[in-house]
Amino acid sequence: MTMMSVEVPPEVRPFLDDASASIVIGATKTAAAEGGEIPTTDPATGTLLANIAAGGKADVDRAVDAARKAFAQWRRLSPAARGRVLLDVADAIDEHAEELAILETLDNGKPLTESTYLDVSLSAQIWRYFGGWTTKLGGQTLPVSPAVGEALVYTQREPLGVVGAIVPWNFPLMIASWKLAPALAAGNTAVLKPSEFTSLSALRLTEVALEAGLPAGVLNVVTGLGSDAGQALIDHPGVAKISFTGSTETGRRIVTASAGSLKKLTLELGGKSANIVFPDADIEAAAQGALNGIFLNQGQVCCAGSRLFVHRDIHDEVVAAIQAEAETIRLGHGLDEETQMGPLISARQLERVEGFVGAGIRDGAALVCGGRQPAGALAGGHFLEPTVFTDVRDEMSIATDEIFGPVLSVLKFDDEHEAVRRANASAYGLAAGVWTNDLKRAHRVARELEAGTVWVNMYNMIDPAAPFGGYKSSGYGRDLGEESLLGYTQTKSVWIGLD
Ligand code: TXE
Repeated sequence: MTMMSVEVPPEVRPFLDDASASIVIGATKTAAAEGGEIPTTDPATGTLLANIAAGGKADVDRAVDAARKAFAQWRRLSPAARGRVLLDVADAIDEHAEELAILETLDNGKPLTESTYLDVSLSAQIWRYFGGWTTKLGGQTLPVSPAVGEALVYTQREPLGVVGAIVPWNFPLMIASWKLAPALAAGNTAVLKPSEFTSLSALRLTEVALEAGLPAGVLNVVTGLGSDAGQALIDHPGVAKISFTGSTETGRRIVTASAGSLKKLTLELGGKSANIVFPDADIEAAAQGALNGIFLNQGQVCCAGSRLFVHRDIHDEVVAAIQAEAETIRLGHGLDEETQMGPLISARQLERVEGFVGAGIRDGAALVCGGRQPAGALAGGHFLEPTVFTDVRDEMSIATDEIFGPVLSVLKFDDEHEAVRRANASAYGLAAGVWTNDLKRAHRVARELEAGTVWVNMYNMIDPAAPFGGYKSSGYGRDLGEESLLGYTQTKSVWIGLD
């Protein structure tokens, strides 16, 4: 068996060699207080990329302390000056785009085109979008009617304090950006806890941001395990808000931990999003949308269109189009230009996804393609072939559980009402897709779907201006858009007696 070997590009080598000092407190990079390290590997080859610091409570204490000190000045900076810093960070991300994209691909496995045109490009846009908001975050004057005398009442939006951002491994740079940029724009300071699987791009972002003029202490990073660094952050009394994206299980733990201190929370958790193809849709576009909806980022996308509902009349045609394309998707190392799909993040994740594939087969679903690990040169990585199941019933685990891998479950339906009812019969409600050329149906179904985002004749679209988050067990609060910015503020009503 020939194993794949990939040269680490020279532009990221110095950073990787230095990664063990990966805790950033103020403007200083340091090792973990207790000295531990965690290996971070290339998921396509299993090769060690770097050892990152295994931060713990002492490191979180120092980071929160630095963030609290920086908060006093950062919140008082004029909105224009604060905005300028964020715009400079956005420009710096663009200037370092190539390097950041390589790091993201090495660490996460996704194809370089995805890291470049999605993760890094969108991260810069997010910092720029929120940089523009600092000068627009105003309050209101309110028409009050006091029982006695007269009063002028106005509101102002104030920052919360120190925000703890805990992010996952599927879009490390982008999700860090969509939590940090609005938090900082509103005048908060932050402690970031990246995933132990993918800390590299967030660390490089922090260095780049400091070089671009972000004042020391405004953004601190503590790498480490969720159970150590993450838990210390959610337990810390000096943290005003936790903004989290990750598993539902960890989300629940955060809710419990916040009960004592009543920390504010934004939680973006799992999903099992329905993508519905009506018989009046453009079939080719719908098949493409279904493929993009499930195979982007190897299916490790919280809003992945993992339940594909297809009308009975067009079912076979849609499945044939999806199968034909899925079987040609080229798996490989993300730095290889020919690669269309990379590996899963870890052996554990691959095992979990394979467990679902096995359950689907045992439950009687029909495996149309994929379901296996590729042999040959790819055997050293956590690869899984693009997988499609048909004849899926609503109660099967491949139709109810978040798989977080390249596994599509196709379900047949007969009418619109039934499709909506079954799409909504999920504990989750993160996103949904609708494919139709009937204008009335598009709006009607979009209105009825219980999901934080509905895409019509498109899928997996994200924009800094559009709020993103879940209904039901997919969480609460929103990332992105004005709404996320407001989530990093608290409102003060000021009463001025005029008599
Ligand atoms: O998630 P975790 P995992 C889902 C997906 C995946 C499953 C498990 O189905 O298969 O979750 O992934 C930090 N206190 N999603 O185990 O653990 C952790 O270090 C504080 C969906 O990797 O939730 C990381 O930084 N923090 C999802 C972050 O939480 C803790 C994205 C997310 O990891 C912690 C990722 C603790 N006690 C996984 N324990 C999505 N919706 O996008 C862990 N963490």
